[in-house]
Amino acid sequence: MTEPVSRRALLGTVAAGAGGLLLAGCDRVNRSPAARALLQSAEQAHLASQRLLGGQALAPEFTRADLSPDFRANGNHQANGNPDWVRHRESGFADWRLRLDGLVLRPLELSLEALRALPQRRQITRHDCVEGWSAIGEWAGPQLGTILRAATLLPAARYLVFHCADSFGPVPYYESIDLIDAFHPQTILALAMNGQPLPVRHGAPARLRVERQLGYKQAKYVMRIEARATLAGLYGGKGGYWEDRKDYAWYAGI
Ligand SMILES: Nc1nc2c(c(=O)[nH]1)N[C@H]1C(S)=C(S)[C@@H](COP(=O)(O)O)O[C@H]1N2
Ligand SMILES: [Mo]
Repeated sequence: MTEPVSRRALLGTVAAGAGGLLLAGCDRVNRSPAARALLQSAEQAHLASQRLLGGQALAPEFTRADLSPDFRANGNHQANGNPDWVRHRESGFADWRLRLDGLVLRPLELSLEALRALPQRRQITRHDCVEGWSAIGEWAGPQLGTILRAATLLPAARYLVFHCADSFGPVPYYESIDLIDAFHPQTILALAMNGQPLPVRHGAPARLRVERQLGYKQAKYVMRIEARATLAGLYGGKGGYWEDRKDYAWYAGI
């Protein structure tokens, strides 16, 4: 882990504090105003329970027999408003580079070849969209943690922002996650789906899979990953396109 010691210690303290509270027993938890406040929203409950499990609880994984025959595409089906992305698609993404910058010691520009040369994690997971559909797909690509370790986060980094090539009208799609999800073993930059290079409609050439959260967090057409201290000051300030636009939860735990 390249997470600075101070941050790991801090996260540990937070988890231990919440743990003490929640492990006090369900009845007492329900009666305690502090606990009720903590559990008030589903967002906080998910965050608390996943963080209680050390932040590393795994989303369920499935087998090839479970793959959905028709995995729907949602949102943008290509980043057609973006001339850079169109040019890259036309040349098979040969000159495409993923940028990793912001609060890192060594900013990186990684080609698809470089990303494919890293150890790949393969996982068959269920995608849940808030619009009420789910699909099971197989994803493969390097763990985000591997890439972050290569760049080395600076101590002030607390969020990873995924800047996408597509937009809705003039407003670019973007998403963000915290460091616990960033270093979670199932958080990958997917380059392949169901054994094939990531199809255009599913976010070619690279998309985020952050498996314990809902569909809109799974940023497609990722062009740049930015390490930041805060989400304030970025677009609407809520950490994602739908969060800004429709007040969707930033932590979209399943
Ligand atoms: N860049 C980008 N990422 C995106 C979207 C989008 O429109 N643009 N839609 C989101 C939503 S709401 C869902 S459900 C999933 C859909 O992924 P899929 O097209 O692979 O099914 O991508 C998410 N990530
Ligand atoms: Mo979605």
